[in-house]
Amino acid sequence: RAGSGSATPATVAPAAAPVATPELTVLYGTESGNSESLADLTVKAAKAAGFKSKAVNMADLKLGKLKDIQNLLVIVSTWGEGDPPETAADFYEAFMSDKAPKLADTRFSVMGLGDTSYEDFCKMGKDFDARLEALGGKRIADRVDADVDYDDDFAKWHKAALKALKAAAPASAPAPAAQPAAPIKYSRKNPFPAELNERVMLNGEGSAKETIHLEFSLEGSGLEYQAGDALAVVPHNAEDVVEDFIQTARLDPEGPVLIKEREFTLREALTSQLDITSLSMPVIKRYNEIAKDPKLTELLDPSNKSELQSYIYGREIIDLLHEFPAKEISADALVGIMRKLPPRLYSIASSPKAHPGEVHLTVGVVRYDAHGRNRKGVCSTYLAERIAEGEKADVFVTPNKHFKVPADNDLPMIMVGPGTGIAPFRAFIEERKELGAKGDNWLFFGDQHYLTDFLYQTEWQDYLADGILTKLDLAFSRDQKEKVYVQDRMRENSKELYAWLEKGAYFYVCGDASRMATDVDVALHDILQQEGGLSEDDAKAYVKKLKDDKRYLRDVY
Ligand code: 2AM
Repeated sequence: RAGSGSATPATVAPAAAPVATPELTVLYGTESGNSESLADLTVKAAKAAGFKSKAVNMADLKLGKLKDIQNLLVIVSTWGEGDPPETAADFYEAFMSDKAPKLADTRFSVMGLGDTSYEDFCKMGKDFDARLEALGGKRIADRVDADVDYDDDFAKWHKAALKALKAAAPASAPAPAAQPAAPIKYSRKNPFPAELNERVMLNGEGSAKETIHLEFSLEGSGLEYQAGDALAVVPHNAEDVVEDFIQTARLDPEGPVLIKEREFTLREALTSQLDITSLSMPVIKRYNEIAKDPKLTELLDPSNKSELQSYIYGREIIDLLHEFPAKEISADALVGIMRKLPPRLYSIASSPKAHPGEVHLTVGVVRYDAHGRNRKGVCSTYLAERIAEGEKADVFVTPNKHFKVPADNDLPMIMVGPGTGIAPFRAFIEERKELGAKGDNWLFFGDQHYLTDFLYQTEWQDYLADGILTKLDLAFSRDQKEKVYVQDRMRENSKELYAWLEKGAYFYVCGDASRMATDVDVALHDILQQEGGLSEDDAKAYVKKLKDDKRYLRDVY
C-alpha cells in the first residue's frame, strides 16, 4: 500500500492502555565464565517475568551509561586475593573512583561469586554492593555472597531480586511459552553419569609426571560441548582418606548425618558429599567454635594472619583434627564445618566433531608429601584410580564462551600450552581439521623431558606431516642444564610471531596461571616492543586491543 496517501486510517482500538516493557540489565564480571552463565540464566528468567533484558559484560560497559540503567542486577566474581576478574578490572577501577556517576534512578541487587577458602571472600560483590548504594542507587534485594557451590544461592537471589524489581516496575505479562514435554536435562544440578571408555597413561616410564588421557561416553546424555569448553567432574573422596578421617574423629561411620535435609551415613557423607580436605580460615573458625582450643583461638586472632596462613599451607582438615583434637564432637557438628565437595573443571581435550558422543580429558594427577603425610588431589586421583574403565563418573559441561577457534577459518592460531595446558589445543586442532579450516596453526608445547613427557607426541607429528599443524616449537625444560620454557621459544621466534599477530593471528594460552601465563605475557609484550618497535605503553595498548578483540584468550588455572 505504499504511496496510498488517501487511504483512511484504520481505527485502532487498543484493548488497554499500553504498558511499556521495563528494561533490565544484568551486568557481569567474569573470569572463568561462571558469572557469565549465571547472567545468561538471569536474563532468561527476567524475560519470562516480562522484562526486556540483556546481559552486559563489564568489559563492554561505559561507566557513564550506568546512570541510564533503571533496573540493574550485578553478578561479579572475585579472583585470587580479592581481585576483580581481568576483563572487569578497568570498569571496577573507574566505578570505584570519583568518576562514577550519581545513580538517582537505579534499582539494584548484587550477587557475588567467590571461594570461602580465600580470605577476601566475595570482595568484588561487597564492593559493588556498597558502591552502588553510596552512589545513590536503591538496593531492592539483599546481596548474596556465594561459595563455589552457588546453585542454591543463585536460585534464591535471582528469584528474590526479580520479584522485588517487578513489584517496583510492573512488567507486562509475558507471552505464554509453548511447553513441550522435555527430556531429562543434565546439568550442574543434575550431572550425567558418563561411562569411562578408556584411560591411557601419557607419560613414559621414569617420568616425574603422571598425566592421564581419559575418554568418556556422552551417549544418550543430550550434553553438547564445543572445543574450548570445560568438563566438570563430581569426584568422590578416597576410601583410605575417609577411613583415616573417621578414626581420627572417633566417630561411628555408620551413624546418620543430615545434609540439606537428606540423611546419609557418616561414611557416605564424607565420601561423596563433603570437601573433607581443603583447609581454610572459615573451616578452622567453625571447627574452633566446637573445639575451643586456646592455641587455635590465638591463631585465629586477626593479628596472627600470617601465622595462620603458614599453618594452613600444605595442611588439610585431617591435620586440624590431629593437632587440635576436640574433646567431644558430634558427627553432625563435624559435618557442619565442611563445605560441599565441589566439582572440578577440566579443559576438554577433544572436538565433538572428531569424536561424536565422546569427551576426552588430559589430567595431571596430583600427589605429594607434606607435613609427614601422603596427600592426593581429590579429583585427579579419583579419575586415576577410583573409577575403572566401564564405570561411570558424574559430569556436566561448563561452556567457555570466548575460548574458541577463530570464527574465520582463514585466520592463524598461535597456541601456548605446556603440560596439561595442551588439552584444549588438541581439541582446537581436531576442530580445525574437521572444519577444513585453512588458517595456519602454531603450537608451543613444553614439559620436563622429551622422552617421557611429550604428550600426544604421535598425534602432533602426524598433524605436522599432514600440514594441519604449521609449526611446532618444543621446550623440554630438564633435558639440558639450563631451563628452557615455552616463552624462551617464543622469544627465539619473535620475528615470525609478530608477523603472525600482524596477519590477524589469535593468541591462546592454557595452563599454569601463577607463573607460566605471567611469563608468557611478559614475553609477548617484549616481542611486540622488539619486533614492532613499540614503546612499553604502545605494547600494552597493542595487547589490550588483542584482548578487546578477543584475539588474546587464556584458559589458565
Ligand atoms: P620445570 O618444572 O622443569 O621448571 C610443564 O610442567 C612445564 O612447564 C615443565 O617443563 C615446567 O618446567 C615448565 N614451567 C615451569 N615454570 C614455568 C614458567 N614460569 N614458565 C613456563 N614454563 C614453566
